Amino acid sequence: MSRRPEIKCSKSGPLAFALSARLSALALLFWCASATLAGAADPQLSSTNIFAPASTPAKTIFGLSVFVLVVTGLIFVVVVTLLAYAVVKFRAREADAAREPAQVYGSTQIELAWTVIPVLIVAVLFLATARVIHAIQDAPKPAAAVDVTVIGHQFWWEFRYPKLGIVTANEMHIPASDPAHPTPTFLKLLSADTDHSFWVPELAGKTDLIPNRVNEMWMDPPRPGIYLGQCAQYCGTQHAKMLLRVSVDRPADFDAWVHAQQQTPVRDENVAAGRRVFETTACMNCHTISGTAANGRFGPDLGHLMSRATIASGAAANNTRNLRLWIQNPDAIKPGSLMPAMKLSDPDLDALMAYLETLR
Ligand code: HEC
Ligand SMILES: [Cu+2]
Repeated sequence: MSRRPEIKCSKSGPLAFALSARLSALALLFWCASATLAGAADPQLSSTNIFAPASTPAKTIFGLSVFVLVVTGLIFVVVVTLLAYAVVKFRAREADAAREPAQVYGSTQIELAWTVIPVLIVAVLFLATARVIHAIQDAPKPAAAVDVTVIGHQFWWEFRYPKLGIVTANEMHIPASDPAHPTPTFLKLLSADTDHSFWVPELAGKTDLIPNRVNEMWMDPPRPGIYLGQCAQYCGTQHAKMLLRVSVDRPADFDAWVHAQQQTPVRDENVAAGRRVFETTACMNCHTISGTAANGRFGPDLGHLMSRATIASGAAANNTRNLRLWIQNPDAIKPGSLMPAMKLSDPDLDALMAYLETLR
């Protein structure tokens, strides 16, 4: 039986189209990858740059991804070269019109090669990955490590420091870790409602927060600064505004922050009216302020609200205007947020604002 018709068909129509579509998709992918890599050269470009790791787990994962990218890039080049060679070399020619192409019925050598080589490649990638997983997941925890329990809520982050007696929200402070005397931070990740994912690309890999389960991760950034991240698992309407800020502090600054957070807010009698508003409306059912009757846990702890640069999980800067707007109508800043609009009268709101601004 002649194979001519099949070969003819492969030259035209849908197959050729599919091939060219696939090649342009690959070209686009390569363009994106090279644009991203070019961006990586400039660390100022983005503070969530996955190509600028700044802590051991992130560096280890980055090393593995470059290795995988190089291996798969080489495979890509080899396959495309062989493909181009075959397309050109074995194209249909006028002179061949009357002849059948050479009939090849299998080759043990080729079959062995394309079975054994991929198996070896997969084995190498598997071992490299397993090594990185082991290095990160089974890392020993030094006695000087800082413990933080992270609880994901729709749509904000709770940070509890069990050994230090601190509870805060959305902006996590950790000490910079000197490689000579490491003080890494170990996180326990929990969820109060649905699945979330803790991702600060420069510091560590992405780890999910799952109800009824405890996940763990750690980080040891040596360089102080603000590192940004984001909830990386769709968790509801305001998932996109569930941002993360990690402040890596010089050890002395971290100690000062810890000391300040451990203080009970001063009871300022000038703002007693505002405190009364807080303690007699629903605020106290959802928020905690130590030294008052408010011990709700549905929303962020407000005991040191003014020590934070942002409110509503990084959705807005923490200033008088935004805070007022937030309390009157949280949806104006974060549509779908789980804090109700409190609809206070202007005098009550003024008094409440004066009180909140004393919570340093
Ligand atoms: C039904 C529970 C509930 C009530 C009542 C409530 N809140 Fe909230 N509040 C929340 C939740 C939940 C958030 C977090 C929203 C988010 O970021 O998505 C929040 C966030 C806040 C924030 C921002 C904190 C931060 O660091 O991001 C402030 C300030 C605040 N509430 C003040 C108040 C005040 C003042 C009242 C009373 C007038 C009040 N809340 C009443 C649930 C509540
Ligand atoms: Cu989330």
